[in-house]
Amino acid sequence: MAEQVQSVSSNGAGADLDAAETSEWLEALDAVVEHDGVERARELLRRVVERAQHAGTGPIASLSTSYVNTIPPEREAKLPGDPKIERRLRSIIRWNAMAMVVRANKHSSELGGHIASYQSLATLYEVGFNHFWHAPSDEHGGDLVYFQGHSSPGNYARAFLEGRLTAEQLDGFRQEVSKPGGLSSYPHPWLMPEFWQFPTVSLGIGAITSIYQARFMKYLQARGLAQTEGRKVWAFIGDGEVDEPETMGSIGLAGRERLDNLIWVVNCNLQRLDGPVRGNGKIIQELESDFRGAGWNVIKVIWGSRWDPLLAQDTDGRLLKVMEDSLDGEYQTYKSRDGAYVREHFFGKDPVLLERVAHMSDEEIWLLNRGGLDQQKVYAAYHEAVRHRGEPTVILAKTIKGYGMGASGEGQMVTHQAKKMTEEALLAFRDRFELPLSDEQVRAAEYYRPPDDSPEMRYLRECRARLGGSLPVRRRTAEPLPTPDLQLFSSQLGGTDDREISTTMAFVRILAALLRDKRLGPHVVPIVPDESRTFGMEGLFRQVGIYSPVGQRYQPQDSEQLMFYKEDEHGQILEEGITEAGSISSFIAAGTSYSAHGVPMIPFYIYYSMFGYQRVGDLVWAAGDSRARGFLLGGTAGRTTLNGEGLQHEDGHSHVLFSVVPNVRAYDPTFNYEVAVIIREGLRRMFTEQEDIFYYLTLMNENYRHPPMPPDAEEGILRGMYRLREVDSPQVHLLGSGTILREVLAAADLLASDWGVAADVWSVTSFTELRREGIEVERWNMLHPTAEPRRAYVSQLLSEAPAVASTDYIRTFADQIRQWVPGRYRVLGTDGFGRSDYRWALRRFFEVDRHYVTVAALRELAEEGKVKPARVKEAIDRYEIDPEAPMPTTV
Ligand SMILES: Cc1ncc(C[n+]2csc(CCOP(=O)(O)OP(=O)(O)O)c2C)c(N)n1
Ligand SMILES: [Mg+2]
Repeated sequence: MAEQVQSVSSNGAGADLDAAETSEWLEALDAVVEHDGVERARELLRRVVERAQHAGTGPIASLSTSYVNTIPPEREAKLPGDPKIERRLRSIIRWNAMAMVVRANKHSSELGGHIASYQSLATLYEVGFNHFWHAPSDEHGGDLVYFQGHSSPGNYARAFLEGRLTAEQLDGFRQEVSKPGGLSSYPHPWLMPEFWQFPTVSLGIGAITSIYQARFMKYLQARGLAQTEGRKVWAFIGDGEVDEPETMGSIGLAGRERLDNLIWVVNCNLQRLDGPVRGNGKIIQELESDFRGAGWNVIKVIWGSRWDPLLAQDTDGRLLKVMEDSLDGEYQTYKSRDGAYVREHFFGKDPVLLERVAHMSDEEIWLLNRGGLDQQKVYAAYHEAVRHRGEPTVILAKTIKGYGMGASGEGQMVTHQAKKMTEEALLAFRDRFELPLSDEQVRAAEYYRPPDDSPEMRYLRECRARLGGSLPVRRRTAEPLPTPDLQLFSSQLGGTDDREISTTMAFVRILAALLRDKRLGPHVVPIVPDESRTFGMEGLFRQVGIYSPVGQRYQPQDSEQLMFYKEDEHGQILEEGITEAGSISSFIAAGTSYSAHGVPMIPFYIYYSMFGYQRVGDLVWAAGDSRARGFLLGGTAGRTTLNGEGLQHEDGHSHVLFSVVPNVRAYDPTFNYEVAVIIREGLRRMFTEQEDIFYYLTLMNENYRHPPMPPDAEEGILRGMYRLREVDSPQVHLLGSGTILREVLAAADLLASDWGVAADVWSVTSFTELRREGIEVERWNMLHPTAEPRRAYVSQLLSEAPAVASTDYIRTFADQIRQWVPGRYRVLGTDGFGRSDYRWALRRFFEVDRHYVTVAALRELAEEGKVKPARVKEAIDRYEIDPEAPMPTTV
């Protein structure tokens, strides 16, 4: 085995053709390094590689370096303070973090929790807490740390030592309902709004949102809205988590925009849930080239200090070669065994190495530590990362999953889900980390907190005092913004006469008016994923500029035109390019700016509605958890309104998807004044009253005339429904939303002219809001059986006459209000895959047009015996409807 290994060059390129020539080149290089230093060597190599590439060699230099620490021992910044006390503190926190999970699962494993991940992370967190992470204070705006979601016990255990949480609260881990002050499973600002800042546990979400947070901080600084310089964004990411497209998908943006306020720490414990991350390869090497290729500063922290002497002796590269040849699957196994195993299976790969470690005991070999678990190595990496300029930094730290758990988990395949520890493992944990606990206390998994005046506690307090206080900590409000007068949008209120416009155009004008407003304008953040022209927003490019950290270094092709493509260092628009995930991450950064930066920002993120929720639903959920405030605008919405784009584009369900997010207020307006009223109310509730909600509005691209706003319509628009057309004693109520409301209006005309039926018409701006209110009323009535029952808003508005609703969404959307409609209720909708044709053809195909609404209304009347069935048949014939046509969902 060893011989075979030696004949292969260390980069795996194959046998050497001319060994003498190779050593000549290498000796020449050694001489340059020795006499002129590494900088000169680097320059020479750069020139040589350049020349070779001109000669046609193709790419040569690998983006990854040897499998050793990036920072050599002689360049390491030394850990200040008291390393021994830090180790003791860390050991205590490790213990408490483990104990809270063990205690929560003592009676049953129903509650769950994770031990192994935090045990691999503890050093990486604690060095940050003791030396680097600033809390917000008068001197510092505060660093923003995205903690790894399922390592939350580590955060709670530290907060316990700091006196922020009580033992009772730790015992309430994952019991937020039954125990007052109970702790949420993972970081959830919704559940612990003064503690957690960033939801991270849906893997990949912390990663992408941290990038856009760092970017947004540069944007705030460039626009002069906040002083964010000197503040850092830190994100902790699992090595398994890097497989999520959200994790790696935007690292190019961070490199391109030189986000040197961003530091990622990838905890390379080599395992995910089921098994090794890259059993047959090396995750650290793979990530190094990915990140370096994307323009990041990469710091590898692989080996702990105890390896330093062995590496210093390794002048022939034999140790390095074995290190490089060993696979992650093997490294995991080594740490699940013992020193003798490591001697035999790692050092034993090369007999010369076996000799070299012959003087070491198995115990000493076992203690050879990994970089990410060595506070000195971690300190040196962080020290360099915070000083690095011009690039984001990623620290690739090698650790051990389940470190310290011994037979109950260390390096074991099943460690991720371990929530219990055997008694022996608990005792061994106590011994290994030298905790002053009796056997009894260990068996009971008692929490431990040293006396307040102990050196440990004093040290802990001093470190945090120096850094401004405790972390994480979340601010709930900021200075409120004034609510604009509705008249700011006066151009949308008085009707358009003969002019035909779309609600998208109405929105763009509303946005333009807001941007011009002196007080609110600077707070507005337009966000677009490469669809500005689709929505007719390109005028804004010139007006407020597209944010670019480097301005515009080229002359744009359309520079001669009035509204040219303008990139600007102080630009206001976030033109994200084609990334819905990135755009919503910007929405979250802007929408939580009131909390993270104390500066309320008003994001308007407009996108193709089909690609919005559908692509990034998990991030929308995270926006809700984050208590983000702002407006999401689903443009070109409606299954028959975006008519030529077909199956993948036509949205008939985004409203149903948004109805599941508890703090979203979703509307499907038809007319420009409805859009204006809803946006103004959103501004009031979110930015003046500071409610933690956000808005979803669908906007359409169909042009039509808009009537003036009816008097007294505002309340109904906001509550979800108002009467648009009144008739004396309506025999039928017709309900509609979005563009299909216009078909409903036409149906009312047909019912009157062709069938002598009187129908009033209701604009339902939000079936979802109506349902929300109905549910609340119903619940109140159930719980107050002896009180006078309340009536849902829908029940108050409609009589017992039958009602018919038609929308451009699947039936589930309008069906939401069924139980509060006093009479019969028939719902039409666009269930099925979309397809392309003229709007009228699609509306007929999906059976939501004026003729179908008319037939549906007649049918309801027939059910009540008020119209003869033959009249319904007559209508079907008159409107040339084929009663045998298949359901649109099946074709
Ligand atoms: C999107 C998503 N998918 C799956 C999970 C379930 N899950 C939680 S942790 C985990 C393994 C994580 O491995 P890694 O990222 O390496 O973190 P480690 O615990 O090893 O530090 C999985 C699959 C999740 N939380 N989110
Ligand atoms: Mg892992």
